[in-house]
Amino acid sequence: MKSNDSFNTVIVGAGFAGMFMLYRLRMLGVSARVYETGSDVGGTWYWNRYPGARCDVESMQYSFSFSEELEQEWEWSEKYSAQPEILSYANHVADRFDLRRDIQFDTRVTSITFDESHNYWTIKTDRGDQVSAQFCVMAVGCLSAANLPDFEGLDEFEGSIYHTGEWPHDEVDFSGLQVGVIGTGSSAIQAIPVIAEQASSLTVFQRTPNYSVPAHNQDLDPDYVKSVKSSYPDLRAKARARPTGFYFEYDTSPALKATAESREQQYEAFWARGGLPFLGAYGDLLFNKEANDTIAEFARKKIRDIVKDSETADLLCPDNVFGCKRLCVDIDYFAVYNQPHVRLIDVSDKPIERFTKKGIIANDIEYEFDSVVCATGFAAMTGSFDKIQITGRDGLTLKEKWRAGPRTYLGLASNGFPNLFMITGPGSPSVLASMIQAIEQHVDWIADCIGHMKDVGASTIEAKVRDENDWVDHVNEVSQVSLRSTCSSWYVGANIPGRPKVFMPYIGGFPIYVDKCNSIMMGGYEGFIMAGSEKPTTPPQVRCTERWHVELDMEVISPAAIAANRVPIV
Ligand code: N01
Repeated sequence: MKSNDSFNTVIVGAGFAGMFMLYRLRMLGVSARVYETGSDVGGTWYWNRYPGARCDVESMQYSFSFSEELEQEWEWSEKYSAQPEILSYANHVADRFDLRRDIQFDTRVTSITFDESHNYWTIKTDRGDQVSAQFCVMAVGCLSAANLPDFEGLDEFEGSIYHTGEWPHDEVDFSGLQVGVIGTGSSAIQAIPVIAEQASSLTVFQRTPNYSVPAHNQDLDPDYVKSVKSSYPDLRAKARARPTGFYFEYDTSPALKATAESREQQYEAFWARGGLPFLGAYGDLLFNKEANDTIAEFARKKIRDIVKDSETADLLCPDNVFGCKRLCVDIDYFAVYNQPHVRLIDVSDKPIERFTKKGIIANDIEYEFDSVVCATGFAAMTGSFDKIQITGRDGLTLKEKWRAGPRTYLGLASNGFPNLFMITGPGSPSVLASMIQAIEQHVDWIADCIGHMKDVGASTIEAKVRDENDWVDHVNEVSQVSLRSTCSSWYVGANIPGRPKVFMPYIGGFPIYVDKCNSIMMGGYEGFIMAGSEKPTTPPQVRCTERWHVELDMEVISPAAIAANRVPIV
């Protein structure tokens, strides 16, 4: 399909972010077109179909909150939903709100160029479309650009190669096959136990061991579901007041003040609950290395308890800061190494040498495979932006501007790129919050902004350089408070050679961030230049953002609490 249409807004991506943005823009009565590379909605959950893929935030919270009817009618079956169920949910949302008629699938946006003389964006696609729009919203996802390392000899391999983040849509059957898996991050840790059930042999290449906490996944108890549904607004409000944007019980007292015995009991109790909330056992775990050592040692002991072969157990034990890399949540991961057909190959000292026709050479040994699964992660946070030629004022490309690391105001906009918004962009809580909540908050803010500009006839909005610089400095400064900034992770772009090392998400906590966004909006979009307005003094009308007026739990997120290192951020 070719077109020369013009829209109020073009949205790039039809995951949860793009779908909800479209819904909100329709409410405003403005025209919008969504372009999506995939053949259907779902984003991350459309692409990540690898065996074992599931969510690590509880289903009752990993869902949209904007529609009470949607909340009430959708039934989650498990505590942590598996990918097929989340994708069904995305499809249900698309059907229920009739979203597909404004989404063009199988279409990759290739370039987005700002026309300074007319103040509009020209959007081109790989299908030959060229359309214009006053606004562009980048709903491209934080973990959507797959990273396939440049392994020598990859093309020579005669077996099948898969990447977890670009999994085929037809069923992949590993029955009776010799399978290799590269990587031991969240994707691998979920996939390995499931692949091991089918494969005749499974060889895992590990560069860095990872901490992982059992999910203790289970079918949802209908009474629990009923009780959540009867008070959903309360749960959502409590979630929004948490640094993570999702609710769980945690203890803000310092680990180092507890006796060794009571710490052990506390860790056992949180381990028994499982999942990411394990990090909520104490308030100082991500701020004080000595405190962190106690939880790290507990987790290593658990690995040694589970894995029978002591050499393998040693290899699986990380020695870095617990929770510094994104914590993994698993179902029977470590126990898989007790199975005779599963082996672990350490490639920490000497990288994988090359692929051959038959397999992989590592540590001077050739391992033969029918299939290799690369669970090698993503060019996080900025990778999906890099794939599109985005050119703003004075011919400056976003890639060039972000050469030394992303620069945004609030993770929503970037100077030099007027009327271009980002949903969960770098510099916002994004991946450190519950993603759907973070998405909803951004979409509501952007919708209110576009609505206000329509009300006052403004032509452009652009982040001011000074405020953007201040925000970038603040994002960096806050990250230094946390132990999270101390290791090589995808949070800092360190998983891919050559990328700048900058802590990309905003770690100051979801409620503080939301409060900041609200006050900027209510102050008439402070830190932005809004041009062309016919009624510059008109106060912004709050249409969508109303529901984000969070009650700040100052005991947890006040500067005093932060100074006392008592903010469990997951
Ligand atoms: O990617 P990763 P992921 N040779 O970057 C290794 C979310 N997610 O797809 O650690 C050998 O974490 C690399 O080694 P190292 C979640 O936020 C969520 O697993 O860089 N190995 C690492 O072990 C998660 O954090 C869920 O030394 C190489 C692995 O590949 C994020 O997505 C599920 C290598 C990559 O791990 C990314 O997770 C899945 C090389 N050349 C994902 N290059 C949920 O549960 C890379 N590696 C919701």
